[in-house]
Amino acid sequence: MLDKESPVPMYVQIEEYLKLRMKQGEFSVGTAIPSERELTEMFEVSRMTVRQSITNLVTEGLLYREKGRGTFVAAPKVEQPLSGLTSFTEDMLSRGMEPGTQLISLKKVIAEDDIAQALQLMEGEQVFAVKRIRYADHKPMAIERSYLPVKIVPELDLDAVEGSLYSFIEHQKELSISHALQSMEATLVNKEDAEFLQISVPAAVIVIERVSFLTGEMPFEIVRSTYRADRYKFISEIRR
Ligand code: 16G
Repeated sequence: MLDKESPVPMYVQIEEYLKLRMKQGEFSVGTAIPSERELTEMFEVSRMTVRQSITNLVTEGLLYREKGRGTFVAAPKVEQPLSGLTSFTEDMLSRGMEPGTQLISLKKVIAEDDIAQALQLMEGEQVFAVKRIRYADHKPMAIERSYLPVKIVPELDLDAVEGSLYSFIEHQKELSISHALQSMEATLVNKEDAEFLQISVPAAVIVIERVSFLTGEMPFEIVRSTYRADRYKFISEIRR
């Protein structure tokens, strides 16, 4: 099955083979792929070669390992458009997934300099600092660290932060969310976030920082969202 004369390394050929079987639906989401031993025998290569192929596919997010159980086919990544100002809850519901939130902390604090500057606050003004893990179909997808000025949202109850913050702002507070500025960068996950996201280090994450405004140019949140890179793919349409 493998072309031993080919300049394409064996482990790459094995990856291609496994990808093809996944694409053709022979290995469907959640099913185990053959064991390392079976693949070693099937391809007549060393165990190290097989392990290299599997590790690469795990890193790409196509497969995942479970200790003592084997290697399984991962669900396709969530494709997140970068064009609209949507909430996590809206994003998940629009894909037919169940959004979930675990509140890690909710505090009223004096805004630090960089937060105050982004939110156009004076020195000493207060913000709500909210840390949440966001889930889709009970799987952790992202961690969000949000800061909201207390003068705009004077009370933030548990219902608001354990559900949709945007829905609370628009429907309970009757404020009008208008636009946002965001940046995106890749980084390696730190230990704390790896635990929240249930991934083992080293792993890549995508960090999006967003400052969102109400109609009238008033910033109402700054959020740092850390997404699992194996679960997310960001899509944008560009025109010439
Ligand atoms: C998204 C936003 C975040 C916002 C949250 C509200 C990005 C990068 N972040 O995750 O800024 O606070 O949605 O979601 O898209 P919620 O209404 O479900 O609480």
